[in-house]
Amino acid sequence: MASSAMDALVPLVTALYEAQAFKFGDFVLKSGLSSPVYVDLRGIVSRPLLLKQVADILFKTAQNAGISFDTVCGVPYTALPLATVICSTYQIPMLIRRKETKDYGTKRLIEGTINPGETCLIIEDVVTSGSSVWETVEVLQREGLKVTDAIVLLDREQGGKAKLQEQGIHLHSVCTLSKILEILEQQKKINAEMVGKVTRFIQDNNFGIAKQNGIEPAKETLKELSFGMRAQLPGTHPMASKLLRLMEKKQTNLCLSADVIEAKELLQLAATLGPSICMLKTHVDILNDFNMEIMENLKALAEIHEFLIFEDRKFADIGNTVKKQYEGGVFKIASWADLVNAHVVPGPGVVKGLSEVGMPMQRGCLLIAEMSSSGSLAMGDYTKAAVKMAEENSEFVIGFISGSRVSKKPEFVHLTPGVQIQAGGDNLGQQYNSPQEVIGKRGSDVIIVGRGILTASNHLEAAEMYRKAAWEAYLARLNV
Ligand code: S5P
Repeated sequence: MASSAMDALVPLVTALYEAQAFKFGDFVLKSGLSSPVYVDLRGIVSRPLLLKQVADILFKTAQNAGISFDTVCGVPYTALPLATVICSTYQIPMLIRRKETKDYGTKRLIEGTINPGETCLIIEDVVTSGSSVWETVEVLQREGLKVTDAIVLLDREQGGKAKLQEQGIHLHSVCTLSKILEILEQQKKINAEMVGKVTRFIQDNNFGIAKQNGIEPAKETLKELSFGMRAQLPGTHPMASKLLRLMEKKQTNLCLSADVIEAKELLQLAATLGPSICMLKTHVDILNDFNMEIMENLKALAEIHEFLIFEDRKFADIGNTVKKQYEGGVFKIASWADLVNAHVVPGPGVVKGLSEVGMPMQRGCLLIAEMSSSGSLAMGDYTKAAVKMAEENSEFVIGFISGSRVSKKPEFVHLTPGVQIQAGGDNLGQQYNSPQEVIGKRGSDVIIVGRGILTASNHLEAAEMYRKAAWEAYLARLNV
C-alpha cells in the first residue's frame, strides 16, 4: 500500500481501536475455534462520526476501483447502516436483504425496487471466508441483478477474497488484518508477540482457495472440504464442530440407529459399538423399560467412546408444545440428547420453540428435509423450505436428515437414513441405498444404519463393515 493511503488509514484504525472494534486476547469464536483476535464493528452505530468516516472510505474505495453500479446492498446486519449512510449521502438507491423472510405477506427476500439487469454493489464490514457476502450475492442474483463487486472494510485474509473471486466477485478491501496489526504495533497498542500470534492464526486458518506460496491448490479440494476443515469454519455450529471433529478423529461417519426395545440391549450396543460410531440415534419411546438412569449410563458411554446422542423424536407441533415435549415429560430429552430433529411442516415456530430449550444447553437440531420412505411428501419446494429454515435458524440448526446433500453450505451436516449394503427395502415403505451411493454420489456426510447392523449375527463386525464403507466413500470424495 502506498504510504499516503496508509497514512489515511491510520486515524481510522485508531478510532476503530478506541471504539473497541478490535480485541486481542483469547476468544472462543462461534465455531468453537479459539482466536487471538476478535473484530466486531457493531458498536460503530453508536458513534455517528465514525460511522460516516467508515461509510465514506468504503464509497471512495469503490470509486477508486472505478466500479459502476446502480444500487447498493449491505450484508446484514452490521453493514446495513453503512450502506444506508452511503446511499443517503451519495443519493444512490438502496436494497435491503432480509435475513429472515417474513412469515406473512409478500415473502420478499429483498426490499427496495429491483430492476433486473441492473448492477448492485455489495457493502460488508468484515470478510473471513466470504460466505456471508456470497449468501447476499446469491439472493440478489436470483432476483436478476448483476453483482460483480463487493467493498469490505476489513479483509481478515483467511481466504475469502480468493473464494469470492472464484465465484466471479471482486472483493475490494479498505484494509487487511495484517495492515491493522502493523498500525497498532507502530502505535504500541499491541506487542510483537501478539502480532506473531495473530499472523500465525491467520495462516493456520485459511478457509478459502487462496493461492498459497504461489501454488494454486487443486480445484476439487477447494469444493470438498474435509470434516476437520468444516469443523473450523467460522459459521459452523459448536455442536456440528464437535461432531465433525470426532468424525475426523475416530475416522467414522456412521450413526447407529439403536432401535431396540430393552435398555440393557441399548447400553450393550453403545458399549460395544461406541468406538466405531460418531453418533448413536435413539427412539426412547420404543423402550419398554425407560428410566432416567439408563440415559445417565448412555451419557457416560458417550463420554468414554466419544459419540453424540441423537434422539430421533421428529418434533412436529407448534413451538409451545414442542418446547414442553423436549424439556419435560417422562423422557426429559433435552437433558441427555445432544441432538434432536424436527419436521418443518409447522413452520419456523417449531425450531424457535425447541431452541428456547436447546440453545441455553448448547444442543443442536437437525431438520428433516427429505425422508427415505416411499411416497414421502418431503421433496421439491418442501425440501427447499427446510433448507431455508435451517439457514435462518443456524444458531440452533446444524444440518439435515435427507437422502442427499440439500445445502451447499459446508457448515451444515447431512445425515442419511435408509442405508444398507444391499439395495432394497422393507415391507413398510423403507427404501435402502448403499453407503457408497449415499456418501460418494449423493454427497451426504453421515449414514444412519439400523437393521443393517442390528439383524447381523455379529454387531461389531457389521458396524465395522458399514463404518469402513462410509469412510472410504468419504475419502474417495475428497480425492476426486
Ligand atoms: O426418512 C427417514 C428418517 C429417519 S430418522 N427414514 C428413516 O428410516 N429414519 C429413521 O432411521 C427410522 O426411524 C429408523 O430409526 C432409522 C432407519 O432404520 P433401518 O433399520 O431401516 O436402518
